[in-house]
Amino acid sequence: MFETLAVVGATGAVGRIVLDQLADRDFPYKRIKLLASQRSVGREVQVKDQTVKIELLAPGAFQDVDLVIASTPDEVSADFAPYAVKEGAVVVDESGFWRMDPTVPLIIPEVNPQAIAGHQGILASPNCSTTQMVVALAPLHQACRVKRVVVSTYQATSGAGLAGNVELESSVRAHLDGGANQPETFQYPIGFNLIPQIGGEKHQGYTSEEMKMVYETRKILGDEDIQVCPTAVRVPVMTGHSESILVETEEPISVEKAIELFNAAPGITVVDDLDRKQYPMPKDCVGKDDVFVGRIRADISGNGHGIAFWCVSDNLRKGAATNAVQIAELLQSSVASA
Ligand code: 11C
Repeated sequence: MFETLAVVGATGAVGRIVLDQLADRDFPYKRIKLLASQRSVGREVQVKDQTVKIELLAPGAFQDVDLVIASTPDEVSADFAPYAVKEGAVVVDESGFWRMDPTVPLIIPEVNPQAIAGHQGILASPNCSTTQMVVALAPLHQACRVKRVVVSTYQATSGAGLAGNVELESSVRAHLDGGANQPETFQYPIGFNLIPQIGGEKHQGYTSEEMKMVYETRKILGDEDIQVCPTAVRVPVMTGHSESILVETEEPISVEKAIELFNAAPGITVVDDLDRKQYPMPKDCVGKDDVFVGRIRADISGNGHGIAFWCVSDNLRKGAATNAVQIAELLQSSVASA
């Protein structure tokens, strides 16, 4: 068992859910430490039946820690993860900083649990929009080999943290009151609007968020030939990312086959009955850990090698906190069986 657990970033949008998930899933530990920047030091946080004071994230803080779950900005993770590992801890990191490092496994436990073997102290959890897409692609890839994916995302404001949700609320209110508020978190007012930019320009007109979906998908599925063409869009929804996905496969694939594969895959719930108006929507997926798929149909522009579908997941849970806690559970079981 990992005796001492540290949660870094426990007061953020994802960190709070990490603490809930550790409790709900009964993750075993003897002692828990909460670490954050100077601003939060001394704040008290309720963890199960204990009140825990936040301590400073600084060299030396991991001397007595076995396992870390961290949700911090990239630059914070870049700074602390190396000294945490030097001090003897294993780090499950939710930031984007380490994901594409060849020495760092990038894990979705339902998809590539084997990749934890031989880790060197840091394990990364993917970007939320990548995670839900790859959970859905994995069974199709295994059976029919995915060659190409065209995906458009409809990403919730909580992807930008608590500040994103605050800004959605103030932007909606300002719009209804006939005024305008100055956006700070997003590039433009998000109330009654869509913003087709998440992240900065990264590669040939694609944003950093979009290129994460390209690079991380290949790494997790272990196939550098998969072609992904993403468009990432911020929408005025607080929680739950949605994606419209078109997949082209090497082997022919029917709708029936795709539904059978989705139904048999771990972590996927199929909600698909257009006649009865049944399909996944963010409002129904909030607070759930699965990836939901629906609107599953043949690619009518193709030649029997394509499937189109709609995919929704709670970006703060499977997209972040739940996946990280599941990685910690994988580590836990590999330690227990060693
Ligand atoms: C968003 N996907 O919705 C981003 C948030 O690399 O973990 C997560 C960024 C990351 O804005």
